[in-house]
Amino acid sequence: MRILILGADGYLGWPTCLYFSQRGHEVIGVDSYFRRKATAELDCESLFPSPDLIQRAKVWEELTNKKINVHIGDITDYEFLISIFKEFNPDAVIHYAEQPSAPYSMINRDRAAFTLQNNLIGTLNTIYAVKETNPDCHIIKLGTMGEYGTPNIDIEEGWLEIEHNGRKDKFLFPRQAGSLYHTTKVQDTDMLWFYIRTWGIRATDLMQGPVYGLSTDETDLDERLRPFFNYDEIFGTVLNRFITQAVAGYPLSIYGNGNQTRGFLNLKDTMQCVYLSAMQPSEKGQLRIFNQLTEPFSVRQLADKVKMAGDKLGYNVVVEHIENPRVEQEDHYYNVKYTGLKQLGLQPNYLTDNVLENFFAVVDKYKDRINKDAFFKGIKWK
Ligand code: USQ
Repeated sequence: MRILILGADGYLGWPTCLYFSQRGHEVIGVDSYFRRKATAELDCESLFPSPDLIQRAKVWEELTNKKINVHIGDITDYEFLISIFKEFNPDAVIHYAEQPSAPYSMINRDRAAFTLQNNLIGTLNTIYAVKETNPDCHIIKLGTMGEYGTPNIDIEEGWLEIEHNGRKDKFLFPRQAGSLYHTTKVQDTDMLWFYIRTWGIRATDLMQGPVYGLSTDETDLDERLRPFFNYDEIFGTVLNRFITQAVAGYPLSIYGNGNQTRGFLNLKDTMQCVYLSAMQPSEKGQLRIFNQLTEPFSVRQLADKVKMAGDKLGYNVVVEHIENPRVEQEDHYYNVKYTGLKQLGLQPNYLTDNVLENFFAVVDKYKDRINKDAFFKGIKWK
């Protein structure tokens, strides 16, 4: 297949390029370098030095003889994006090119406006480019479990049948996001659904939970192929932060009482989920939604796991509860359906002791590069 990956330089985008390329697909990767610029500006760069996308694609080609085509540019520039669609004519487009951080979107008005503009116009442009060049092209869009929030009912896989005054209909599951970033993802889903109803295009929206991990089989081939790994307050997801904090001898930062529960998954499973979705596309006129997670944990359970694994390895891990900078429910009901991706063939990589130990070992190799100032930036929701 011809696969266009938007956001190809990112934490998920780069390993996805390698995953598809390794399996014989033709890959074109596009990125604006937003993450590189933002992390440099905010003093929270990746744990590993990452060669730029062009250099990484060269390393990959030297090692495997497989070519990844790379274009640097911004998908909110429609002329740029449509020229790529016209030249490449993808069978599927994987859209990761969003500002992905909840805290970033809450820093101030300007960052909020950037998040809205980048995420919504990027998605709109992708939909238009598909419609104008090849309406059969399958849009695979990264959504987030955070679109649902933490309702006091079971979370279904995207849709909910409602009976009201004796009549029934099926709707997008009610959403109540917990940050401006998460809200843009809700808006993306609504926009996709509108254009699917109107133009009969096809899409899969993957409602993903927080991802952890720093390697896949492909990135392990060479250090220079590692994805970005952020552990800072802005771009680092919680488990990646906890492991790095433990290695640095910094207290694990549980926000509030730590009962807040999310559905987590290993980076390797993101690869599988996106790949399975591409190989088994949705129907024309269908908005297919999967909940993309493999195991729910509370933040406190994660901290306990990290402490246990870290102490065993001799790190003497300290756990701290700090005042929650976010506005979120800490004690809440959480029961999510996530069977769709398993039905497509997902084989989960669970968070075992062995996975945690390997995680510690890789982060420890880069211990001297950990910037402790990045752990706490003081961003508050209000
Ligand atoms: N948390 C802590 N301590 C920390 C960092 C986070 O207790 O040091 C807590 C947060 O309060 C939250 C939970 O851990 O309750 C998850 O936080 P996170 O920073 O790992 O994840 P989040 O901000 O929700 O965003 C991440 C990704 C985002 C993706 C989302 C999936 O950055 O792109 O959409 O995970 S989900 O959380 O399901 O919405």
